[in-house]
Amino acid sequence: MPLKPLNIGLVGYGFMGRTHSNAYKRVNDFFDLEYRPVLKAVCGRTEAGAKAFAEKWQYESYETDWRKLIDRKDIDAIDICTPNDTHAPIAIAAAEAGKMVLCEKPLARTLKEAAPMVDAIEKAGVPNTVWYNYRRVPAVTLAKQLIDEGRLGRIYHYRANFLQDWTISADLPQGGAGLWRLDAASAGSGVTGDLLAHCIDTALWLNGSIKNVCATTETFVKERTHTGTGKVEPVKIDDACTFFCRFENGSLGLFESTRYARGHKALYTFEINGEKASIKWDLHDLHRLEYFDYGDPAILRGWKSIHVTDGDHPYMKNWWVPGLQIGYEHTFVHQVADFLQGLSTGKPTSPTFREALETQAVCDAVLDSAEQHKWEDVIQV
Ligand code: SOE
Repeated sequence: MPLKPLNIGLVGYGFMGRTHSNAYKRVNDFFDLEYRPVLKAVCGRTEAGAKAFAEKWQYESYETDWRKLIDRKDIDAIDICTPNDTHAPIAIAAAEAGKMVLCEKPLARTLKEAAPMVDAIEKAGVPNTVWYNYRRVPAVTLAKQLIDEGRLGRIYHYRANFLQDWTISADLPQGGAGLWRLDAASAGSGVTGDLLAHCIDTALWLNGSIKNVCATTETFVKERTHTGTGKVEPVKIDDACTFFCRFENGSLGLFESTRYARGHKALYTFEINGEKASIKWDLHDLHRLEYFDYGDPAILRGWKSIHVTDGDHPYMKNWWVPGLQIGYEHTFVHQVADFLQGLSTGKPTSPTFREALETQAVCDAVLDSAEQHKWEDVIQV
C-alpha cells in the first residue's frame, strides 16, 4: 500500500528548520507508518536563502511570504521554526486556514500571546504539537515510564539545570540569525523561554503541575549592539535564571539556567529523588539513565547506569541492535513518528498547544517572581 502523503510547509530554515527537515526525511526509513511527510515548500524572508535551503534539503518549492504558504492548497501542515515573536500570527493564520500546526518551543513570548493560539487551534480542531524534543530522548521517556509505574514512590525533589556559555562575549550583537535569542522583542525572554522552558516541560510531564515559584534573574551584559538598528541598546533578556518551586504533588523543585557557565555548551541535566528510588539524566550522555533503587538487597545497593539501547526501551526497536546508540537528532524523528501515528489513531501528540500553555504559565510566573522579588502562584490554565 502506498503511504499517504502529508505535505509539509516549513517556515524558517535555521538550526531548527534543519532538525525538523532531517526528521521528516528519515522517519519512514525507521518507523512503519501510514503517512509519509513530503517536503513541499520552505519559506524564508530572503529569496536566495529559501532557494538555497530548498535545493540543499530537497524541498519541492520555496516561498518568501508565510501568508502565501498558508494559502497554498497543496500544503497540509505548517511547521513553524521562526523566532518566537512570529509564532502566534503564523500559527493562528495556519489554524484558521485548516492546516495542521507544528510549532517550535516556546509556544510564544508570553502566556497572553500563547492563549489565543490555543483557542485558534482548538476552534479549528487541527492536529498540533509543540517541539519540546527532549521528552523523546529514549532515556527520558524511560524515566516517565518508571515514574508512572510508581517505582520512585512519593517524589520529594526535582532538580534541573540547563547550562550554556555561548553569550559570554560582550561583542556579540543582539538580533539576527540565531542571535535573535538575545533580543527581547523577538525572543520574549532569555534563558527562561529558551532553556528553562525545556526543563519545565519535562518536569511538568514527569512530575506534574507546579503550584508556585520563587525566582531570580540576572543580565550580565547590559548593552549590546542591535543588528537591526546598528545602535548599542539595553539588553532586556535574562542571561541567567534560578528558581525554586513547589509542585502540586508536594515535592520541591530547584531549577537553574544560564548562558554564562564557562565550559558548558548544552548541559541539560535533571535528578528526581523519590521515597523508593531516584533517577538522574544528562544530555551529554543522553542514552544513559542513572537509577538508584532502595529496594535492591542492601549489599548490592548503588547507582546503576542503564544503557538505554535495548529493543524493550522506548523507541529503540526502530533503530539498530541492542547496545548501539542514537542521539540528539533522533528526538525530532520520534516526535514526527508520534505525530504521524497520531494522525492514524486520532491520539494527540504531546505536548499539544494546550499542554504547552502550562509551560508558558510557569515561565511567566518565574519572570514575574524575579521582577517582583517574591513568590508567585502559577496561573492554572
Ligand atoms: C539555544 O542555544 C538552543 O539552541 C535552544 O534554542 C534549543 O531549544 C536547545 O535545545 C539548545 O539550545
